[in-house]
Amino acid sequence: MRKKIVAGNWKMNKTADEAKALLSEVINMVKDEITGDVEVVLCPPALYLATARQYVTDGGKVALGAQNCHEKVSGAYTGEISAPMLQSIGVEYVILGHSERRQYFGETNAQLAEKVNIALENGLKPIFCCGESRDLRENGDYVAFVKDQITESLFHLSAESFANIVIAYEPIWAIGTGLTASSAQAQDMHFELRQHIAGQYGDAVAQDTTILYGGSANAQNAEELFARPDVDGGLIGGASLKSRDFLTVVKAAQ
Ligand code: 3PY
Repeated sequence: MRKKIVAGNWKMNKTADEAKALLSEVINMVKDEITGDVEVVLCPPALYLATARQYVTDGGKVALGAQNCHEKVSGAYTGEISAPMLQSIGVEYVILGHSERRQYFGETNAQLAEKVNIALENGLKPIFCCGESRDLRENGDYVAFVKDQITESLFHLSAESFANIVIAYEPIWAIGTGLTASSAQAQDMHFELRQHIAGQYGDAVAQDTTILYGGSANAQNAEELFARPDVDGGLIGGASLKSRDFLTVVKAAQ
């Protein structure tokens, strides 16, 4: 179901004590200050998810997400974490296909299709990331490129399964660069992606799909981004590491 979501992608940041402090600050602030209909998803490093579970109460506004999972359920994959493991400690979401994983760990659309399957089979909701490079934005058919990422990793799913997918459009040129897509650029792409989903699954499914914007979304620009009709919230990097900034972003979505 389409809903407002703000997810914090902590990436590889915070020691254990810092993580505990940030978790309790954010969870208390959400409890005290967020009255509207927005789901907050916290995605700390996997190492802290079990601890984070103790801070998150069932039925509250905060859910937990992992930053990745392996495409197999178990086995000899040293250092990896599986979807059933995440599910077994109460994780609800998993970020898949972040551009940093595609770039530094060589994740492909085909491999991501397998990760999506295993996540769904184990009750996790994928936050599926897509987005184009700066070179493609300036010189190529970047809309077709992003649509292809979605086609190749998601369009094998039934409409029923697709209903559990959250899309996060994250232009690579806006990640860690301080550049942000303008709200008009974000809206244009989100609209295109919704049309693309409608072409595969029909308009009702497309209108029900949550599409987040990511890529240097922060306390300053969130309100303008989230005001656009096809932007349903954000996947937040740097600004999710400071509780007050993150709360400002969450408030902008409610
Ligand atoms: C960013 O905000 O830069 C991100 O990569 C969020 O995932």
